[in-house]
Amino acid sequence: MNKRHDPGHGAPPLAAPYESNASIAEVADRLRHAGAVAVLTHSKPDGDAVGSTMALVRTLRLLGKQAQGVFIPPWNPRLEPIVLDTPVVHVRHGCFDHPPLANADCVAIVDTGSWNQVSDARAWLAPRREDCIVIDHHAHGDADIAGVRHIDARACAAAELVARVCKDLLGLGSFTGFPPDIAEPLYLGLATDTGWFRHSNVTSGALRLAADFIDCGVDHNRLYRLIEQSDSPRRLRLLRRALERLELIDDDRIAIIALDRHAIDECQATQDELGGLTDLPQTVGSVRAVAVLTELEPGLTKVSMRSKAVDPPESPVDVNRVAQTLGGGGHLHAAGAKVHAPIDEAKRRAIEALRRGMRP
Ligand SMILES: [Mn+2]
Repeated sequence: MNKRHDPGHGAPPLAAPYESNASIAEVADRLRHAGAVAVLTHSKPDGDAVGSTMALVRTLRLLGKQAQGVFIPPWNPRLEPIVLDTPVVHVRHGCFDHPPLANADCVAIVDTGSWNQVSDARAWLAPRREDCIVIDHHAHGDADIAGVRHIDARACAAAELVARVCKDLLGLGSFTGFPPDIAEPLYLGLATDTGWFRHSNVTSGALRLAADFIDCGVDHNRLYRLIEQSDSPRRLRLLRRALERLELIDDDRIAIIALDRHAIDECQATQDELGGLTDLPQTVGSVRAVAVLTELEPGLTKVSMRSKAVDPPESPVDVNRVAQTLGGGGHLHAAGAKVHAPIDEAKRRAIEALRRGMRP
């Protein structure tokens, strides 16, 4: 054993770094030699997760394999028209002894490589580690989740990497050769993970790929309507109420929205429809940090926080650290906490914590 990496007597082995150990061609080869493949993705699957899963399942089925998509809840019914009649299993209560899953001799995990994003599947995955393949574009994950890994954090979406695998599997000369039902979910993955080609992760490669998928026959308008223009009237009523409750403080640098149970119930908004309210105030130039408070029950308040990227020498508000002072956590620009306090008290604490976080 290499001395330098010897963790020493009794010490746990060092965690392997989360990086590729297989090329696209090697991943495709592994799938080509599999019989029955389960394609798994992170819980609460989004456009990229569902798009990547559907494209890979349909490609493998074209090759005559028994392939199934596996979705861990909560499921967004808006994505149903992407799935249509492709075989999928919606896992309930972490139950994986459904026959097509029990028979799988290979598991492909797309758009994640983190145990905590597939925690329902942990007991099922752990003994299959050597038959698991990860295809992911996140910088962080757990290398011990799969024996074969293709990880490329430069890719704007997992769909970009899955597209390369599918092209290899189908032996295509170019990305314009995909059947429309494989190009469509891949396009959806690229579009949703780049905010419809607006976010900073968009690359010339992603735009070229998207153009190729349109040439395959993808209907951009149908997908845009489906994902971005299918809200319920309740959602718009909730946005109106949220804007009524919006407060801009500290020279319009901090934005706060507090929605008590009465306001939420009045709009008949579901928990799902409460998502994304943090986007609204971030459109204002002066706003540096946003907190949206929603009353889950009397005495329990959810706080969602966001901060904007800024140009140096300014430094962004680290909402991860701010949320930690409230008993939560997250990332530099997106974090949250559940505060055991009535909403007014939680709001006072969130403002105080954000003000501390704004100080250099
Ligand atoms: Mn993704």
